[in-house]
Amino acid sequence: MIPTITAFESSPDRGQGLARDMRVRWALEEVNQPYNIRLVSFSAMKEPAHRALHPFGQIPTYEEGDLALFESGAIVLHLAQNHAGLLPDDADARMRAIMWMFAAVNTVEPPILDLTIVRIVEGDKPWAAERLPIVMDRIRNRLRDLSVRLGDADWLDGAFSAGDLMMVHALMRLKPSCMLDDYPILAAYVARGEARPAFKRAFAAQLAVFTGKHPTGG
Ligand code: GTB
Repeated sequence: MIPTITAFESSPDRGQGLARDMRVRWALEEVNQPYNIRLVSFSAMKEPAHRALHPFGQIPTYEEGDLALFESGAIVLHLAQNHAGLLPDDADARMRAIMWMFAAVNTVEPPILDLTIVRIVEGDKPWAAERLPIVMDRIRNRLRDLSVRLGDADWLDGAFSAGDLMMVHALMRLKPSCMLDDYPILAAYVARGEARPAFKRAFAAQLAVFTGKHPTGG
């Protein structure tokens, strides 16, 4: 059964791979699972048909037979649990990789999202200029601690895992701000993720949507 995922019909990041369908595409490529894409507009995302799949009216979603999922982390975990390549066999190491997935979405990503909110969504508020350095400090705290933990290792816990996939993608969101430049260990970590053939295939596929070279709606 070939799964179908949803992605922005018109990506606001202009194909930089920052929207969360990218991490699902990357996981699918890592496990060599072919997939279909259904592109959805911002208005269609809020329609009942899409909300039946995603109660919050967002992308990505994942459909495979009777299974329908939303939340990129849950989708990546589903793929990692059902295919070889994204989680270690050893039970403890497997759980640690899942722990890093949670760390990515629950500890590292939230202040990174706040940066977009304070700069773009709430950029015109009178308090935005005051809030910006506070948010940046929170991000720097996370980056410093993550950098110390990664040290000279290639990946967070042994071999590349779904934990690294989620973490690298969360960090990618910082690229437009150049904040990673002050953390060469993390910049190199993100670059290692982006150098993976599966990442490159996923990136090209999402870019093709933006450049109009996407073959069909899937
Ligand atoms: N927790 C959910 C998950 O991980 O799947 C979050 C899903 C989510 O935020 N989806 C966003 C969405 O559908 C797209 S990824 N937004 C539309 C809406 O809420 O109406 C977030 C995103 C959007 C844009 C950029 N960008 O332009 O750079 C990057 C990331």
